Amino acid sequence: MKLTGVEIRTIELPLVSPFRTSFGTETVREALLVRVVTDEAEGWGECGAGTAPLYSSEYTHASADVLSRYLIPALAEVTDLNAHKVAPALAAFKGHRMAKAALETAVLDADLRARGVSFGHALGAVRDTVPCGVSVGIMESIPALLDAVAAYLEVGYLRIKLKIEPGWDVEPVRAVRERFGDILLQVDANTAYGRGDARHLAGLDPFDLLLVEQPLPEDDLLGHAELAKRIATPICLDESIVSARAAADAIALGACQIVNIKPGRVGGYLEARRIHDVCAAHGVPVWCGGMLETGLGRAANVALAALPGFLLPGDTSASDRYYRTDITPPFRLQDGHLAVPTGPGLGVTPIPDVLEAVTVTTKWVPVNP
Ligand code: OSB
Ligand code: MG
Repeated sequence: MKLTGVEIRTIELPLVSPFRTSFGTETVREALLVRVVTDEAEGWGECGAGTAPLYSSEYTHASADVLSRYLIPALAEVTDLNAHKVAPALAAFKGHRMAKAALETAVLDADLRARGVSFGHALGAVRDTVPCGVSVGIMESIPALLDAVAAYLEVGYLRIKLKIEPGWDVEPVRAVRERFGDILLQVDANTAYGRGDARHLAGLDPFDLLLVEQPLPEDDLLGHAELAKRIATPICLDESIVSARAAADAIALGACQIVNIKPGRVGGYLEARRIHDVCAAHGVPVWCGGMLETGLGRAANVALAALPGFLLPGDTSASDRYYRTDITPPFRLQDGHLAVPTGPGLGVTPIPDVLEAVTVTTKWVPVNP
């Protein structure tokens, strides 16, 4: 393929309800979409970065800047472009994995659309549908939390994840366990605890959680390894796993027993698949995380979640858990599952009118011949 240019688009989509985590409250998803135009086909990619650098160091304006200033010009130098050439072409630029992932995803989508191959088929999917969980934000009260969880279970979600932080951990977990019994339940701390909190986190042990996600800071693998010896709940890493090598290191150190794979966080779907392979080789289960994606990002995540090592339900929720109107035809939950798209590439494209209505800015970065 030959690259013609790349469009960088910022959109703002209101969330159906505010989503509170230990690092802040989101009411609107500000997201960056990348559209690559080549001589053979167009392709789309969604950037996972949020409005502010609170989950990781990346944020939408920085991603847009590094894409137009450095990443797209570097990609313009590549001849016979395909997705496997993207990461090597961008490797000199440190970090910015979510921006790199968006660009690689768009190139992969264009490549697959040109060849009539679906994302799932290209990545190695072995299932037509994937089991879905839902991530439940920190609420103002336990009754409000119980109502939210009841509604999600009612529509069929197969696993509940509670966001926790100091002051909102053991009690909400106890309340959900007591009210709903033997459901699949896990928690996510988004780095809100410290090395001194092992005894406190052991307070979660009686509740038979599937896992506790990222209790300690991103760069504290050793702290997680120490914590793993002192609590019974399995540790799952999210923020810490930025590459296949980081996954291999975390496993070797005993820092985690389970891995959350988010393609944006690790630089794209090709690296995400390598992490899946590393974890499978070590018998470590993985599941697909989420960054409040629109239908574009969700399509690719659902395809990834259909790989054989994805042994736990993912944060791949239906469109209506996030948005009143998604930018693609909505993903709908059926018996707690989402269908893996089968069309070429991502299998979905944005609905033009909806996309225009939520667009804040577009920038066309031409690639000179
Ligand atoms: O840590 O998994 C996380 C959302 C934004 C940033 C980080 C996280 C999350 C979620 C929601 O938990 C997952 C989703 O449903 O997209
Ligand atoms: Mg997480």
